[in-house]
Amino acid sequence: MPLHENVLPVVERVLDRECLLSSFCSLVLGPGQEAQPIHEDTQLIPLPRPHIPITINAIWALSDFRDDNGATRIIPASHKFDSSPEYGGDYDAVTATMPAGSVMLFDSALWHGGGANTSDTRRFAFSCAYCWGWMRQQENLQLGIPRETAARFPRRLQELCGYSVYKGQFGHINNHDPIELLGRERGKRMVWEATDVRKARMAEQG
Ligand SMILES: O=C(O)CCC(=O)C(=O)O
Repeated sequence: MPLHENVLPVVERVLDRECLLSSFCSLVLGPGQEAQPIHEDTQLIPLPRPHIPITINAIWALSDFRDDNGATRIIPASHKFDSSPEYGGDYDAVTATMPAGSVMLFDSALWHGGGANTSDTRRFAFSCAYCWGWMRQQENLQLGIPRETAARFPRRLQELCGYSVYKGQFGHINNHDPIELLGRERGKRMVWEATDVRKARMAEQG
C-alpha cells in the first residue's frame, strides 16, 4: 500500500524521491467512539507556521466514511494558518465523506481529527504518512520491522522504510548505504565519494 501508484508519485512530487514512510497504521473507530481532538500530526515539531509540507498523510477508507461513523473532520486551508489548534478546541470542520476504497491525501499540517462514531458498526481505515528523508520518522521502522522481514520487501519499500541515505549524506552507516544490510549490492554512493572526481574516474577505469 505505501507504494501505491496513485499515491506515491504525488508524494514524491510534493516532497522528493528520497522521502520516507513516517508511519503506517490502522485507524479503527468502534461504535460509541467519541470525536478525536482536532490536531496537526506534526504540531509538536517546533517550526514557525506556516511552513513547507513536511509530512503527507494518505488516509485510505476501508469502510465508507460517513458523517455518522466518524469520517475524518478537516478544517479546510488550515495548513496555511500561522498557529496550531488547541487540543479540545471547538472548530468549524467539514467531514471528509468518501466511499470505501478511496484515499484522501493532505499536508499533515492540516487541522483534522477522526469524527464520532454514532453508528453500530466499526469504521476501518489505514493511515500511511510520508516525510522528508532528512526528518526523523514517526515510527522507528528500521528497529520495529525485523530485518529478515524487511529483506523480503521490494527495494522501493526498503528505501521508504529508511534503508536509504538522503542526498548521499544523512543516514549512512560507516560510509555505506544501510540497504546493503538487507543483502542488496552496492547502495547509493556517499556525497564525499560521488564528488571525488579522481576516485570516480578510477572507479570508471576499473
Ligand atoms: O481516524 C481518522 O479519521 C483520523 C485519525 C487521525 O487523525 C490520527 O489518528 O491522527
